[in-house]
Amino acid sequence: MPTPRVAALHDLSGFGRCSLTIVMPTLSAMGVQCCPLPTAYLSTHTGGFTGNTFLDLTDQMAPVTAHWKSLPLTFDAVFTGFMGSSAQIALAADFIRTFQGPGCLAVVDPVMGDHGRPYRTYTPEMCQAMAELAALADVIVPNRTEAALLLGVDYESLSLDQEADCRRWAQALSLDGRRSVVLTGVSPAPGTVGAMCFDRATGTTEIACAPLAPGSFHGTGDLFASVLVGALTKGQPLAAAAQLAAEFTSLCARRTGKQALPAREGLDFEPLLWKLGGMTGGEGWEG
Ligand code: PXL
Repeated sequence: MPTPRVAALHDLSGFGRCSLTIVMPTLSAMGVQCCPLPTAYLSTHTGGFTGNTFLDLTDQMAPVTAHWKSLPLTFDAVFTGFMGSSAQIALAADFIRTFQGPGCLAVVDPVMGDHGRPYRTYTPEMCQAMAELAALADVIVPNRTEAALLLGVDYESLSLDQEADCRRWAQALSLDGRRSVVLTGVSPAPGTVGAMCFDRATGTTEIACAPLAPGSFHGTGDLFASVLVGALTKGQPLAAAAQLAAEFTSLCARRTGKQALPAREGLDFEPLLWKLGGMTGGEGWEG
């Protein structure tokens, strides 16, 4: 199989493990080429740190899109995540319109918030723009907070601990079956966590889950979505890709929890990355 190629439109945060510092190593470990289009450079992410620097790279987005198109580059997937402004979200939509097609899957992680609240940099206008970006996606990967924002319902009303409710929400997010949905933060049974997947290819919903790790760590959603994208571009069906993402994220969270690292430093995932090569059909030294 030729090495799949993914365009990754996320910020680059120097410390705290999120977005590109997760996306790039994870896709590489899975044998997938990652072409980053950094939307901004921050000294740290904004969750749990204050005073971070923010170098806006919005002006680079259209020229990079045009240059890649002129080469002409093609991608197996476009993967978007955290955005710094409404203008960036609109440019990410242009990028998707430029490259999306039968061989190129648009995966939008509609990063907007967590634990019932939008991130402090996300304005209502940005949330509206994110909903428009997500409307272009083949696959979206919202958490509970983002699902509530996309559906325009109250966070508390969107409970994810009953399987039937999760199925209903995942279907409701599919825009009448036009896009696939991987709704994360689903807890079908005590001690488990995972995702409810609506697959537009089959019209079915399936659950993917793994043991729940104590604690909550920054960047968990980014790691889950990165593994999902890697597995999808390697040809795995949606529910199998989500199952791998749930298991690997759970493994990393359990390892991190045992070390009692500060949540803002993110998941201690690097020592486990080698496992992803084997899980997705990596080859031996001489293979
Ligand atoms: O993990 C989401 C994320 C990505 N990038 C930046 C963030 C956050 C969440 O806070 O601040 C810069």
